[in-house]
Amino acid sequence: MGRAVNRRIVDVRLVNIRDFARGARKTTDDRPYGGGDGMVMKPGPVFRALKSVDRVNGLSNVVLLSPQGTTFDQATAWELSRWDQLILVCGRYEGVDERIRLTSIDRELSIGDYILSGGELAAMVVIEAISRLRPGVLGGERSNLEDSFGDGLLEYPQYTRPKVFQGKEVPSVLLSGDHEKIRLWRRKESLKRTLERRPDLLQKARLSTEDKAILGTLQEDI
Ligand code: 4HQ
Repeated sequence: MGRAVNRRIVDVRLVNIRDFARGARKTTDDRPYGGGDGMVMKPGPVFRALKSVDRVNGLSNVVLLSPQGTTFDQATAWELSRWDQLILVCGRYEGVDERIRLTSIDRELSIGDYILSGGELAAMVVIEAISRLRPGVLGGERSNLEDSFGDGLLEYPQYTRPKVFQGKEVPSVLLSGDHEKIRLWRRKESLKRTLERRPDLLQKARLSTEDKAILGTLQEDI
């Protein structure tokens, strides 16, 4: 993300909701109507904070980070990477007043089924996942398609020097110089890992005829 910011690929700005709170206390939270534990973010400060942001006409999207959102995944990252401006709303406490959702939010995203103290780390996860998809942000010339999840499969095992480490050898095929054999081995390992660890991903994965044939042999082995 730092590289992306330095190279002007993305611009990250922080708006502190508390700066839009009123009164001597500058309170951003209040007790929930109907009673119950915890506090709720007052709608006024959030609304005014949002109003203060200069909008990029028609190419701006307001996202609320919350455990009630749809799960953020690589497809969502690609989708969001096409907007010119994202306004990520991070709540604290038990969440924001429902009327913020109703008046000001385009979509609600969760980074996973666990509870954070605030949406800020979730927003940073979203920013990092999206930044690296903007053209020109990768270190090398490696395309994002080659990447993990580019085709919806888990990555094959990676090895570098030395040839033997803690008694474990690098698979001989990787030293063979036979590029077609290496490609096939890697594809099989990707499919094997996905089948073993994340069979749910195979549904959405982009599989070729060759992939389906390899999967067939893997399922025979079980
Ligand atoms: N939050 N994915 C904000 C999360 C969360 C998540 C907890 C967000 C509390 C107020 N956000 N509230 N998981 O746990 O995005």
